[in-house]
Amino acid sequence: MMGCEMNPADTLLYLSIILPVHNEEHRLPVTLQELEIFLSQQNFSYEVIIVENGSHDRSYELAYEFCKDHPRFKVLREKERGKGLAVRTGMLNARGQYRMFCDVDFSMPVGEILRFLPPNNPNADIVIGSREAPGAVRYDEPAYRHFIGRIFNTMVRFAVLPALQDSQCGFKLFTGACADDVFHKQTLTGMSFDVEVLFIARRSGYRISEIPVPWYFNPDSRVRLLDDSLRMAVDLFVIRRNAARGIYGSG
Ligand SMILES: Nc1nc2c(ncn2[C@@H]2O[C@H](COP(=O)(O)OP(=O)(O)O)[C@@H](O)[C@H]2O)c(=O)[nH]1
Ligand SMILES: [Mg+2]
Repeated sequence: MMGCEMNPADTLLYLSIILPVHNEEHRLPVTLQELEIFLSQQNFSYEVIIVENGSHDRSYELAYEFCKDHPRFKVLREKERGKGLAVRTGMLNARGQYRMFCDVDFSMPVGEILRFLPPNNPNADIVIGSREAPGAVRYDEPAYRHFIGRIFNTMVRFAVLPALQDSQCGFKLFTGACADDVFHKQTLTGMSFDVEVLFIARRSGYRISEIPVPWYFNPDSRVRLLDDSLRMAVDLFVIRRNAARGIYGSG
């Protein structure tokens, strides 16, 4: 943004929302409705990109039907499973000046999206929702889930991202230029893609703001606790190895 006198409606496309979708036939229709109502009340232009992959249910068909009646919404599809793959596809196909990915369950209330956008967080290239920053509240999360999350975060901080308190919250906003740059360099396609993308961003000198969000635990999860946790731990070493091999460029 070039200053507060600029009217977001003047720009070509202000905000892109990317929704990664895997077996979401129950939650998706409600979320699309809510998102449409919220976005249509704003004074800026927007697009919503739904990226479905690997579902065994009617997620894609439901998304397709919704998009037919809502021209600002579109749906893309990838063959392989993986949240990281879906988010990358969405980010690189988006045209917004700001691009944000959001979990379909909207465990953070949809209205919070505005807190990620200017004039908040001046100077940030990336704004990430955090369940650990001062002021954040976690509702209904079982202690064991929080505990597993904190173990992972300790590993993340130790291995790749010092001082970052929550890399895994499903709500993150990037400026368009930053998204084009970092998502091109992303290699991981699973659940730990956030860590890699933030690692690449930091190395490249982008500024990351962590903002506290109210977050409601949803027991209906696509995360396979054991499989995905192990994979995510291994991925931290993959990131370090990639960095050592120069795969993310110098920096
Ligand atoms: N496209 C795509 N999205 C996925 C995949 N796995 C998870 N997601 C999406 O990632 C988001 C977060 O998943 P969720 O089950 O809420 O994770 P949790 O909150 O960590 O338990 C949801 O929008 C899921 O549909 C995947 O393989 N492909
Ligand atoms: Mg969730």
